[in-house]
Amino acid sequence: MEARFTVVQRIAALATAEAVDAVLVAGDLFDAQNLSDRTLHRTFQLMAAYKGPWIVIPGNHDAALADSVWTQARRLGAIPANVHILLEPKLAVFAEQKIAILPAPLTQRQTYHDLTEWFDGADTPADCLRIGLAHGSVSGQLPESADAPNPISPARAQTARLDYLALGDWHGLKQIDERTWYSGTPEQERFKDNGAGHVLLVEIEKPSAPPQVTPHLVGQHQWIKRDFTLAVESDLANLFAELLQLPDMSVVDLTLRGQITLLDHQRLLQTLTAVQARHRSLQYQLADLRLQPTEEDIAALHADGYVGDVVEALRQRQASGDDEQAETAREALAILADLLSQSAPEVKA
Ligand SMILES: [Mn+2]
Repeated sequence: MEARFTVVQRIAALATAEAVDAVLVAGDLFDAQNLSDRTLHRTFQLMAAYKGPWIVIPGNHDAALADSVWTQARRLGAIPANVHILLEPKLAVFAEQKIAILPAPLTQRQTYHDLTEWFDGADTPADCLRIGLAHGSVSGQLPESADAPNPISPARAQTARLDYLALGDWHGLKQIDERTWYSGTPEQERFKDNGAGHVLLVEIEKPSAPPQVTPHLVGQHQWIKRDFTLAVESDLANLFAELLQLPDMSVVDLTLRGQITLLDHQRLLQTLTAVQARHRSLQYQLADLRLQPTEEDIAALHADGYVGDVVEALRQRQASGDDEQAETAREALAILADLLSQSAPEVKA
């Protein structure tokens, strides 16, 4: 939640540094209707750091209902003069910037007709860029968009002769055509490898010129899910190298499979602890990683007396011709070695 605020700060800083004409927010600035006054104040205060216009439409999560997060913000006097909330599907001309915005705000959570239809017949000043702003699913272009509510025609930019169509709702970064993009959510919050965490810098020289679109990473936390199988010795070194390359402050979910020696298992845990400290979160699952003690591992356990006899018996059974017996013995040995290593700190390499 904190990162969702600080990303607004970074967007304002980037917009200022790039001296952009405007920042467009294509819906779901807020993800709920009943937010604290503090949350509203804080969001708009952070937005105020960029002096140019913010042009915002409501999405499905912050739809312009009769009583909404927008009426609440207005009551609070929280909305700065440079933040323009377009609550109605009416042309908004920003003469100084020479941009004409055609907005398709959601006034309810779900609609089943295309709210961008009116763009096609709308007149805009000839010297202004003609820009659509909408929130929903481009029909047939997104996974599971077949019967999705809030449909948007995939041909809208063309039929409405738009210079650019800025879309929201899809959390990933996605280009639909030359003039139509989803920027995705600026702060990633799911394990989905779809390019979330960016804003798009859109440069259009003049009306009808092709847009230059450059994604800028503004998200603080990347969400990274990895599945590794350790089979041969070099796999562990490769895993460590890959872990060290992950961007700092990521949210990491790691699953390890395969087999590992006792000594390497201890190196692995040490490394994971160190890597964990560099990230917002690192979770790992080792349930499918089988401990496979080597001769050296077992010697290092210094098992003597009865336990030493058991270790020796299991090793002999492991070397027996019977596959099933050998497998059982190997697993028993791994469990025993693990228990012994936990109670013998001097084994740690
Ligand atoms: Mn949405």
